Amino acid sequence: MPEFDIAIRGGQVATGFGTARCDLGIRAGRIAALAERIDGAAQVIEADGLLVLPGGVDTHCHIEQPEANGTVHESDFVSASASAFAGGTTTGICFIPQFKGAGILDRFADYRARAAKGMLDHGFHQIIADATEEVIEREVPQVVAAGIRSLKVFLTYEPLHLSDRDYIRVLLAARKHGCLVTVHCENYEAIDWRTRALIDAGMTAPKYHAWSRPPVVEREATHRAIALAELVDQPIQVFHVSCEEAAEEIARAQARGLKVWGETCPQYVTLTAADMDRPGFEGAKFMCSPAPRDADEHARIWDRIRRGTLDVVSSDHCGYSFGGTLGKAQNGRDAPFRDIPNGIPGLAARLPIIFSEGVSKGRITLEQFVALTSTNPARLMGLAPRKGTIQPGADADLALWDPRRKVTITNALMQHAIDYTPYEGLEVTGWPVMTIRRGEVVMRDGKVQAEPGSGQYLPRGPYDLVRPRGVTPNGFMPA
Ligand code: DUC
Ligand code: ZN
Ligand code: ZN
Repeated sequence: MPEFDIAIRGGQVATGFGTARCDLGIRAGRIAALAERIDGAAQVIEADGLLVLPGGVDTHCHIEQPEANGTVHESDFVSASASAFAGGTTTGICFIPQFKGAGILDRFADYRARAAKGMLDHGFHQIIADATEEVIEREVPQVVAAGIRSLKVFLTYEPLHLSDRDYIRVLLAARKHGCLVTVHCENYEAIDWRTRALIDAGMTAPKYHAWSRPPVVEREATHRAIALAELVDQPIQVFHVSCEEAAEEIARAQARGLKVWGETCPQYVTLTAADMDRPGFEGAKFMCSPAPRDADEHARIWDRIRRGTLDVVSSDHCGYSFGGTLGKAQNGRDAPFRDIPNGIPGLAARLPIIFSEGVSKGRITLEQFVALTSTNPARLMGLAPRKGTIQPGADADLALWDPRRKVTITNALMQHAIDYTPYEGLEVTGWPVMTIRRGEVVMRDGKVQAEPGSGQYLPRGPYDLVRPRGVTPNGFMPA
């Protein structure tokens, strides 16, 4: 009987810590050995000229997410898993919703069942949109016991946004139960005021989405989110940082030793507000929040990535189609920007864009790329070392990557059930040729093959990174 199920031979194996030309042995779905030469495998995969990377870990994706109005996002777990595999990603963390006036436990069961139908290994963030005593005291402990270690809050969006008081309640619950808090940082009142004023003035086209939420509203909410987290001594991750003003707030907090991390997304280094000014309804294809900025801001985001202020790149994948009844046009093609759903699809495009714009263009090293897209998100979410790295004992989740392959992104290549990609026509250098999930080849040369229902739930337990620092003003911490 061969010692290994699979040997991957002759590739350049890259982790967040370094690279080595070596063979890799897989047994029972896990990395079993790294060595100069591995023989004795049932199957050999030749990787000459390829990079062997840990499978991508996308810790911010909205998949098959129920909405308050009773609809469900168009990209379901099967199509989203296929899209993730097409782009070299093997693990996703998605969002269990909560709606005002309701609890979280029913949603947990429902959403877990949805996710179980897909092929992606997955964990969940729990959204808290109504921080009632019942939810905080009785239900949060139950979802934590079921493997959730991150609570997500919104400081904007109707009907999701929390008051400062409720945000503090969530921070305290997270502190008590050993969770990370992830925060959408934009100021609800400021955006609401500007949105009404723009619409009253007849400025309703998609491009005014960016006008309704300029960097200052992101900076203000980022500052407040960090300040209140400092008050409570609770670690947070600021989601989808789009601009230097917000990144500066994070850098200042990090310099003071706070446990504050920053995430950004491919859209904030590729798309611009001008994309939302395309003719007719086209601009809706690029509408997400925070809004895309401009090329100067892209350069500043890259700078913050290089300096480590932003250490995770997620997709913020959101499955709204362009023309479908549940998509961007759900309220008609003349709808004011306020009534066009926010969010863009990006599961498959994430790794190729960041590799191409980052590594191929010399902005970041290969090790930084792996850290940003796999190792750091896995660590921050308590999935390491099972996910996000290549080492003995880790799951054999791999992306075999051709660093020289030039590809023009098309919607067909995204392999999602969405009728467009905001990255149509973008030329990238570097592309995944094979994706392996727990030792199973799930994508080869663009062909995805995986059994629906084969994705595993990844319950998360306590982990050190989110332990509070033990520093509070005056040393006083109310019970
Ligand atoms: N912004 C979010 O906060 N969530 C989903 C999509 C988006 O653009
Ligand atoms: Zn968000
Ligand atoms: Zn999001």
